[in-house]
Amino acid sequence: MYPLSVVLSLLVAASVASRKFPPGFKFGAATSSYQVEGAWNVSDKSPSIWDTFTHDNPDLIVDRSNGDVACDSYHLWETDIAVAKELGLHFYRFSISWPRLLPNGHSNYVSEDGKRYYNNLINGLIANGIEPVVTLYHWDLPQKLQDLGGWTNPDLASWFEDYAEVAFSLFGDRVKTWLTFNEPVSFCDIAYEAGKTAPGITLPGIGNYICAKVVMLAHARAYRLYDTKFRLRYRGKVGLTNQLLWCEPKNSDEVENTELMRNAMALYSYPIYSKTGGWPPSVEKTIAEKSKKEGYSRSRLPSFTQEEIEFIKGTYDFFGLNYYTSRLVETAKPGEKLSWLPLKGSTDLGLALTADPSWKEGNAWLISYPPGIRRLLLWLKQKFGDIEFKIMENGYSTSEPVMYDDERVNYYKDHLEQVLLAINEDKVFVTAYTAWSLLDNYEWNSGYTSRFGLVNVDFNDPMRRRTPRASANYYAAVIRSHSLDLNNH
Ligand code: PNW
Repeated sequence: MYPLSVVLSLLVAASVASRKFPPGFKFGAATSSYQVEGAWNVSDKSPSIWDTFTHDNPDLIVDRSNGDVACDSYHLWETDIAVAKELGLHFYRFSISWPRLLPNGHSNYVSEDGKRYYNNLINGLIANGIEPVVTLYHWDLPQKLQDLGGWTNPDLASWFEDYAEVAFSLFGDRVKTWLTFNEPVSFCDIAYEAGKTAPGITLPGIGNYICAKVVMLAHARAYRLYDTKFRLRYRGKVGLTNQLLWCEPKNSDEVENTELMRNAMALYSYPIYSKTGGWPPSVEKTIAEKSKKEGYSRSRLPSFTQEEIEFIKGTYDFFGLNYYTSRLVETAKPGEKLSWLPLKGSTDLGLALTADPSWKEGNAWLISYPPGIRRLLLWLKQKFGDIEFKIMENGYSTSEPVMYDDERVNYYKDHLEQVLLAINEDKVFVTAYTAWSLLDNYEWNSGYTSRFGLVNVDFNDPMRRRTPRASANYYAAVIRSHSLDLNNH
């Protein structure tokens, strides 16, 4: 028998160890081009669909604002790097503005100014020991390609591949982690559902599903291009990142429906990560049956050919996950209109989503349910196998620019705790965590009224002064100690 003191100290050591992140686990923070860059019309940059949309529809933006200047990161990129360094970030996730790099949308002409800007940013990050993680598409499509049909034009898959080729060629020697797409659910399902985000087109149940298919093919093309032309030379990783809500049944009758809803949320995951490939079968069947009843001669969710299924299947080096919130699933009332925005459910599935009243902390749609991230990670592992997961977004907004942002600190603390449990208890292979966002920025329809930053940005100041909040200090301490036990490092 060991003396009690030895047992106790072993127990303490074990619990401390369990609050440590695995060696090599990486922490970062994210932004996106339209949300931070500004400089919407400098040099030869052409407008993106978000430039057009916000200029034409100020009434659809809470404060009638736009991203013309935003955080002015186009000019202040060195300050952004300094802030990231102060936080101790291992990586910084940003996106490339397609119309800044390729003003024609097509790859026949590459902007020198665009090249210079992203080279400066990438080189500056690396010089400061911060790894660049780059998203190719975070919603700011060149307007010129929207004029050709945008994501409902199947040719966009090849034009995206051309754009990816330019980016891989220019930056692939230094960028080792690539995300093809950020949240297809947002720019396909949410966008075409109500036309309240760019490109402002309302084609629910049709436009979103065509978009879905084109985006899956575009992703696969870019991935396979990397495989054939760049992988040997650059040895990077390519994936995409999906926004998933965690769903739980409202009551015991809704267990099967909840699984259907989870599979629907994973619409953009199945074709890539499942063993069989293609759309989630239960969802594909439900939409096909509904389309038939409605008199369509084919399903509104376009099918894949066997060749396309094989082409898309397995096109990943990791699973990118954006998680913010969870919902309860219940059968919708007959005829109930359910748009994805704001997270109400799915008309096609006849399922409604609500937040559990016991989930107390929250802001608008962003209701905090920390166990959701752990359960989601386990579900994904069970569904798609023991693959590498990178959390590419997780974060919390406030409507006021508070500096002592305790609510945000709690959100991060509680979610990181659950990520640790997923790693240690459920043995999910999670290798990265990304806070959304490094900076307050242009929060789409909410304009500048919704603050996600670890770092406050003063939008009234022409210099857009950046000031770290309490949450920035908290996150920096987590990164420094590589642990949630901040007293033990
Ligand atoms: C993400 N939801 O969007 C985007 O990637 C960011 O650009 C954005 O600023 C951030 O989250 C905060 O909103 C989301 O419906 C869109 O749960 C929709 C949801 C979550 C995130």
